[in-house]
Amino acid sequence: MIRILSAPLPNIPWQEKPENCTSPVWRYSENPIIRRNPISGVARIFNSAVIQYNDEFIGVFRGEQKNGVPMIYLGKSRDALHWEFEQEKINFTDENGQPFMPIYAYDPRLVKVEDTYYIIWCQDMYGAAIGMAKTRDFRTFTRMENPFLPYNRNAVLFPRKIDGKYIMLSRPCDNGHTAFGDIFLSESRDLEYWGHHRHVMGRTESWWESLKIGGGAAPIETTEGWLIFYHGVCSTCNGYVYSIGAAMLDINHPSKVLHRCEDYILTPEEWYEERGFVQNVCFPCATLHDSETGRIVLYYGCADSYVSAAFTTVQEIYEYILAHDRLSPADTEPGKR
Ligand code: BMA
Repeated sequence: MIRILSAPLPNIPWQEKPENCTSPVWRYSENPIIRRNPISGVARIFNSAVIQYNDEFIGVFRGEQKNGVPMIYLGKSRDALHWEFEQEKINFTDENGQPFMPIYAYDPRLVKVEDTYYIIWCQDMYGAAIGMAKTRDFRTFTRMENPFLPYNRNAVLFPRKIDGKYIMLSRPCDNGHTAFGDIFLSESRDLEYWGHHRHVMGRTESWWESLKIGGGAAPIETTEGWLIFYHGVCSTCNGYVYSIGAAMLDINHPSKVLHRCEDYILTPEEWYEERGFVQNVCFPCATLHDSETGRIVLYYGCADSYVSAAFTTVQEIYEYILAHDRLSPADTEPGKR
């Protein structure tokens, strides 16, 4: 038995696995949960992150404005499936409370460490780079120093410190539609100065993740290590295809991969994943999970047009990873050269 080691979440949304489902992850029957034109002036919401907040749920959403520029919007929900959005994008400020907006902001992640919520996203810093802000009340959002140099995307903070240090995954890249990329890890004592960079895992011989990979949802702490859901990309004659993979990282040294699923766990199959602004994209950014039941809800962007939810349990996904476990030397080495 594997167990999740975080607080219980009794109001987690849930649907039982359909009897004819052969996959370890099953889609919510009412997908997509966020459809086009969700806010005045916003054409599409996708690649977004949610979290429990008090007795309800809150989220940071990538909203593609009608001028095409992405920004981050706040949403609230009682059941984590039906969302209401603020009409104005999140108003980021600097440490003195003065307005400090990114030029653009996309693919936000939302992670609580101790008593603070952190939003991590991709923004311009003379090229694609990681932006970061913190909030305690979801009313004021204070920008922090950008953690890494350009070019970088898909930064994901761990939900607790390890050995006194914050841990962040990221994916160095280029300024375009990057045709390469592995997941790396960096450490910080103060969320400002980052170092001790390590390689975590790379592309593989599995064709679905042979071009590049990148961090997805914040890692889930379990009795068997950190469970991660990430995206893997392959290149076809009709463009990139984004699928979702799963792996387990060592609990104390998470640059070491313990188990890695050779097969994807979710790939574009439904109309809302195959067809949209960018076809064939399943892009995970968050989970909700309940330690009592082991239930996990995975939130993922679809075709750069929608948000969807899918379900699994920690036992089911762990057994699937073990049954399809395939590690390469680059996964198990300490990641320092
Ligand atoms: C990546 C990111 C994602 C997007 C994906 C597919 O490079 O920009 O936001 O979902 O491309 O377009």
